[in-house]
Amino acid sequence: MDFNLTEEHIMIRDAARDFAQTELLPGVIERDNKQEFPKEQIKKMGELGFLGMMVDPKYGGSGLDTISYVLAMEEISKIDASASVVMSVNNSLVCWGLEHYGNEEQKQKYLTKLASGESLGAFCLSEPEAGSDATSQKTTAIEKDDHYLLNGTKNWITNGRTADFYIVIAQTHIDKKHKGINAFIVEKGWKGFDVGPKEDKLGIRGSDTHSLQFNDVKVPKENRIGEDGFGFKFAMKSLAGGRIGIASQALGIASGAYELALKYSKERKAFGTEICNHQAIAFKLADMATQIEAARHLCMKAAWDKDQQNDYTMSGAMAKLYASQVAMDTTVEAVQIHGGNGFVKEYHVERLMRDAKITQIYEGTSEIQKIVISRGLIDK
Ligand code: COS
Repeated sequence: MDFNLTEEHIMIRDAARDFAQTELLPGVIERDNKQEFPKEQIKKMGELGFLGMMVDPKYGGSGLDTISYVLAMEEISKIDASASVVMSVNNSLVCWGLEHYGNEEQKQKYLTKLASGESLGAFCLSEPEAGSDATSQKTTAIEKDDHYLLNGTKNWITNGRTADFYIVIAQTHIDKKHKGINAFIVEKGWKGFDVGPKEDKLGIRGSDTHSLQFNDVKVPKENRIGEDGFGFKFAMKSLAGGRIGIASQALGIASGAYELALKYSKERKAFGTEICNHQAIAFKLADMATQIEAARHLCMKAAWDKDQQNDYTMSGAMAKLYASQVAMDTTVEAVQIHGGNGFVKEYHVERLMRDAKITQIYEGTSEIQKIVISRGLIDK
């Protein structure tokens, strides 16, 4: 067992850290206030290779491993979780699925643009009545001649307006239940495809979350991903890796808040000394650092499993379950350590606390992660 990072890993982590400090930190509070998508910053992230990190360079990606992805996700999330969710969705839910299950034409046409950052992707599974219960898809894609007719509504879609290409999960053979579900690549601007208003959210307010409507959208048959009926498995497999991305996002939110709290506690004085010298604060810092380290190990273990081609469904779910709880607990304590200043936007920790909550909800709630983990344990 070797806990050392390679030189390449350190280089990637430092590049992501520099980018976050120089490009994301300025304006992060304003973007959160205005719910403004970090458009220019995401463009630069694409140019630097952060949007297709694990994709083979022959399809426009950076050809890196999942450990590198976790390291970069942590650094970006420390500063701007609205930018890191865009990165996570594009890498794990869009590029990964296309690279592993798309055919050569789909890869040439879509993946090369998505991995290089020229285009942005969205993953559309959730519906008004199908969030955790993902098999209950009401969106239909019915076969007609050389195409499918897509009808339905998708909810809470990250990159909802900004994406160029959307992976849409829909029911084709209603009688076959989850075995009749398919995944399709849908392009922005196709007739009958409308984007609803932007959601006004508690956290990750810079990210672009919308509902989508499909009214008789003609999807060419060649845009179905994989064999007929593969859509539900495709979604589950994509989410298994997506959860490593969100676990690293949670880790970054937690470590970002902890670093701010540590710094503040060494500067702020009360009762004649820096507040870190009071045991009440020092013990909070000790708990935060310990939990963050444990969350980091779980994220790294899941990433390592994926890189070794081990099954990572359970380790990814464990990483997300634990890291998202640590993100919540740590950010609440970071606000507490900052006292009155913690409640004020310019100190950043209140935003991180609001951003933390979604990591316990999206890409499978904490309760869903417990279903995945317990089934994994029992089925072993
Ligand atoms: N990898 C591959 N296949 C998987 C899988 C995985 N990780 N998880 C489930 N499957 C397969 C099962 O093997 C089963 O296939 P067969 O019928 O061929 O055996 C099929 O998918 C259905 O699985 P299951 O019977 O376990 O479905 P359930 O309805 O019980 O639901 C959970 C399983 C709860 C795990 C699933 O619905 C889930 O993950 N829900 C949360 C979805 C989510 O994350 N939503 C957020 C939206 S994205 S922001």
